[in-house]
Amino acid sequence: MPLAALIFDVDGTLAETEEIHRAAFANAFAEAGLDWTWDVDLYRELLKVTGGKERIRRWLDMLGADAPTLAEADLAALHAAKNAYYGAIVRAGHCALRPGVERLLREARARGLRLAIATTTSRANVEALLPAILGPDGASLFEAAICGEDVLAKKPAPDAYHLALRRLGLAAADCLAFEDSENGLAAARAAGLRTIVTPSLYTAHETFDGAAQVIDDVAAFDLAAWID
Ligand code: XBP
Ligand code: MG
Repeated sequence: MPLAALIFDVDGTLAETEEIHRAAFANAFAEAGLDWTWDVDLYRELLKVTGGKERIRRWLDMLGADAPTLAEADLAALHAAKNAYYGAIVRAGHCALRPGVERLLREARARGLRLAIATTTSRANVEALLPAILGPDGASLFEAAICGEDVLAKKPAPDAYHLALRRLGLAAADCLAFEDSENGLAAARAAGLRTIVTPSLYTAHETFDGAAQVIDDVAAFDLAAWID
């Protein structure tokens, strides 16, 4: 089947961002006077819930009776503070692309393929990350970027992929998705997309049944074999 476009997840797929998200959550919690510590094991558990705001809600559920009362506006402010920290950290240059990503993006464009993003993270985070990891033309490589705010249901729901396909004006069969997590794979597959999985720091233990390929990173991905 000929390929017309590649659609990329962001967190864990383009770059290992989750330790930056975790540090940003820690900064926001400390600033708000909240004595919460999300260590690596707890964060791995919490990552089953996609979306930072949804993740904080899940944590409040876990705290049960010990949870402070947090109005919806407080939750939104806490999440906005976390994303401000995230943006500052990536703009300071503390994030790099995963191996092979830049080569694949530029090779795909050179071969006439179109690129899009389907992510659950906030648009501000994508706008901070792309120039930081890809340089000034980073964002313009992608024709469409579907972010957390753009959909009603985040991954594993297929909404972000459905919207990306609609923006591209393409059918699922014309595209290939790149993901790093079970949630992302489920979202892409539910939209009918063949999916390449590159497990990341926080998803290496997951299972990826139904993936078209599972590879360490896209440095091992042979684009020519998919389009020729
Ligand atoms: C990643 C996420 C994101 C980030 C946080 O999932 O779940 O929510 O952790 O971003 P995926 P926000 O890689 O499947 O998109 O705090 O902006 O929601
Ligand atoms: Mg991901």
